[in-house]
Amino acid sequence: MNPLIFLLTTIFLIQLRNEVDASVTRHYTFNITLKNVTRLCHTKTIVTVNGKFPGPRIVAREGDRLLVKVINNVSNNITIHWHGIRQLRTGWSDGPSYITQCPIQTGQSFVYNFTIVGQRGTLWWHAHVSWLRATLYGPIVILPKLGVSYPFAKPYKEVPIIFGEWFNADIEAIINQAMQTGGGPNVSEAYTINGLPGPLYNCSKKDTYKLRVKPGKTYLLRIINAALNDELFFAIANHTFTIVDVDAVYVKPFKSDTILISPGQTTNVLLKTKSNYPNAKFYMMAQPYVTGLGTFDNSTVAGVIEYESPSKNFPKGLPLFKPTLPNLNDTSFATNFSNKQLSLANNQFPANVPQKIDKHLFFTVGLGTNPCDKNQTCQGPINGTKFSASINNISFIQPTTALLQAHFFGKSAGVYTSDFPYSPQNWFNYSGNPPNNTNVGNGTKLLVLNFNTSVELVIQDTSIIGVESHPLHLHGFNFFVVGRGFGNYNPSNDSKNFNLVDPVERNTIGVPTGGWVAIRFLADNPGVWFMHCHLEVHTSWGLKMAWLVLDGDLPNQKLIPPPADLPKC
Ligand SMILES: *[C@@H]1O[C@H](CO)[C@@H](O)[C@H](O)[C@H]1NC(C)=O
Ligand SMILES: *[C@@H]1O[C@H](CO)[C@@H](O)[C@H](O)[C@H]1NC(C)=O
Ligand SMILES: *[C@@H]1O[C@H](CO)[C@@H](O)[C@H](O)[C@H]1NC(C)=O
Ligand SMILES: *[C@@H]1O[C@H](CO)[C@@H](O)[C@H](O)[C@H]1NC(C)=O
Ligand SMILES: *[C@@H]1O[C@H](CO)[C@@H](O)[C@H](O)[C@H]1NC(C)=O
Ligand SMILES: *[C@@H]1O[C@H](CO)[C@@H](O)[C@H](O)[C@H]1NC(C)=O
Ligand SMILES: *[C@@H]1O[C@H](CO)[C@@H](O)[C@H](O)[C@H]1NC(C)=O
Ligand SMILES: *[C@@H]1O[C@H](CO)[C@@H](O)[C@H](O)[C@H]1NC(C)=O
Ligand SMILES: *[C@@H]1O[C@H](CO)[C@@H](O)[C@H](O)[C@H]1NC(C)=O
Ligand SMILES: *[C@@H]1O[C@H](CO)[C@@H](O)[C@H](O)[C@H]1NC(C)=O
Ligand SMILES: *[C@@H]1O[C@H](CO)[C@@H](O)[C@H](O)[C@H]1NC(C)=O
Ligand SMILES: *[C@@H]1O[C@H](CO)[C@@H](O)[C@H](O)[C@H]1NC(C)=O
Ligand SMILES: [Cu+2]
Repeated sequence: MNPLIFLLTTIFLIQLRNEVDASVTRHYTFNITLKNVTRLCHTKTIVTVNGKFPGPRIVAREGDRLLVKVINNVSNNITIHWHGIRQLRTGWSDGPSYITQCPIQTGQSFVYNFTIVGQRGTLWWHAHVSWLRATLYGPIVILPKLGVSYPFAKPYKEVPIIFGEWFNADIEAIINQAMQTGGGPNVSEAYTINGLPGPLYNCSKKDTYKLRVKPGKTYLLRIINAALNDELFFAIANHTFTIVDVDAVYVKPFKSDTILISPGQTTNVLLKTKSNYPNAKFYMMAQPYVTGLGTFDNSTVAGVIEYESPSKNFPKGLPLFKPTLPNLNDTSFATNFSNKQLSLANNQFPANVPQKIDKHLFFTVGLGTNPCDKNQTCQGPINGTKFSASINNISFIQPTTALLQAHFFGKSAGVYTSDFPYSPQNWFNYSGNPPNNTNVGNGTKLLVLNFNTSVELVIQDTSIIGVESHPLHLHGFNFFVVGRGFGNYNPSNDSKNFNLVDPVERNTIGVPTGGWVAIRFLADNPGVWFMHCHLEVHTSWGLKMAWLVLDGDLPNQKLIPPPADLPKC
């Protein structure tokens, strides 16, 4: 063989091997412990991972295996969810309590064991039991495979920006009280950027997130909304974002001064800094997008962008510019911003939108009421009621044993039923005047799908207790957002306009307030998969359900057996 050809072939094969075989196993230990943390001059004891708030960053490449040993050293029950990770055949490691696992109890540990397949960008991890995710959360940075580049110029630096909510009171006390009264929970005192509320709150100036940048560079901001109950607008004064990736899927790059990000979502943006040192500093700010009734935290979190001066003696007293954020209720911004998001859909990163649909499903989502229990004080929206929320009029009742085990071991009797309806039992004008009867039903019902069923699901917001934007999150899958609109979905007209070419692919989508969204996905992942509103209060009120995707015929189409250390109830 010609030596040159031999050399080139060898180099090619080595590169190929790098792409295919370079994946590694990465080990992390999450020791769940208490920590005293002070914000807004309030010190409180919070549940943390390894004493850190926000929690530690997980960094991996596409293709890597993660082994995360979670040791519970607190009195609460704990589970951790790897939000957006597909968990192909490894549903045992998905994490929602009583759906895929019983919680890790005090003194116990569990090793989450999964690989990252076909995803690159930013995801995040958070507790998935009660409201503990208020303090138990952190970024998952997924780099491309070794030897594979981004579909955009390599950024100078990558920076996670994670939004949260700070409550002065104990978080578990807040949700327990709300469930007891049947009313809305107390709202947060502040939003946070990387755990810090920033200078616009009382007694908080020293807790300000500062990003020091160099001029003329491109930064990749990996933005995550870990807030409990609020969608957020985010902008940086005098700077523009280029959005390149959402929920660990590349999108066609587009520019925007402001982004909207729902709880559960991630957005990667490129931030090009000014080419010369500006004689100014710039606020980055976030405040909520609010569509529902009732009280909410309407405050604003700020951080600062500072240009590093060459001498490192950054001049004091520079002017500080603030961005202009949309109004708290700016639904037209929300609509325009959503419409700009499209899959990259090229040869390297195709959009595999299901074209032929096996199952057409229609789910209504929204708030409703239920009569109070005797132990409640009935502070719901109508006298004598408690808040309740439902999908197809079924408010999900959390079982006391995990659904996935019940399924796997053939012990579903008394735990769940397999009769989740394909559409609401009773039609009404979903987005029109509220019906007289606002009560909702309940149950622990699963919707069963055969392996590889292609599904189209239209999610319709209801006006029973006021319309509201609901960020719906599906575990175990990404879906394509093929259509959206306001009012009631009209199957014959609206489906004609679906985008089946390059719709955005993601795991969490805001159902438009008083409107609908249509998604498509292929049920190629056997297991029990949770779907719920990512506004935590709506989840607590029952806006959740679960899918059961059966095994396929081939050995690689089956759920793996449960790990030996899987916690028991
Ligand atoms: C977890 O952290 C606590 C508190 O720092 C410590 O006492 C305990 O030994 C740690 N456990 C492990 C297994 O590292
Ligand atoms: C938090 O502070 C309280 C009161 O000072 C103290 O009793 C407790 O041990 C501290 N907890 C931790 C985890 O440091
Ligand atoms: C935490 O770990 C320490 C050291 O192993 C142990 O002494 C303590 O009892 C544990 N606390 C809890 C609440 O599990
Ligand atoms: C993780 O899962 C893989 C695939 O099921 C298995 O081969 C491996 O032994 C597991 N590792 C641990 C530490 O449990
Ligand atoms: C109220 O009592 C019912 C059963 O009587 C129980 O299921 C429920 O958890 C209780 N609610 C609260 C908030 O304690
Ligand atoms: C920032 O924007 C404001 C108004 O939008 C403008 O007045 C100011 O000159 C800009 N400053 C810099 C340094 O770009
Ligand atoms: C924000 O909430 C406070 C207190 O609830 C209220 O006084 C204020 O008017 C609200 N601001 C806006 C812009 O809605
Ligand atoms: C949005 O809020 C503004 C100011 O608070 C108010 O004037 C306007 O009517 C609201 N718009 C909608 C659609 O609710
Ligand atoms: C609820 O009850 C209170 C006190 O009984 C009464 O003042 C109020 O008007 C009632 N509200 C509604 C909406 O019926
Ligand atoms: C709802 O209540 C209104 C007023 O009480 C009544 O006029 C209407 O007929 C009721 N609608 C239905 C569908 O029962
Ligand atoms: C579920 O529905 C039944 C029948 O309507 C009702 O008695 C029960 O209180 C409901 N349970 C919950 C938790 O809402
Ligand atoms: C923790 O989980 C176990 C198993 O499901 C359950 O029996 C127990 O009541 C839970 N404890 C708390 C404090 O929720
Ligand atoms: Cu919701």
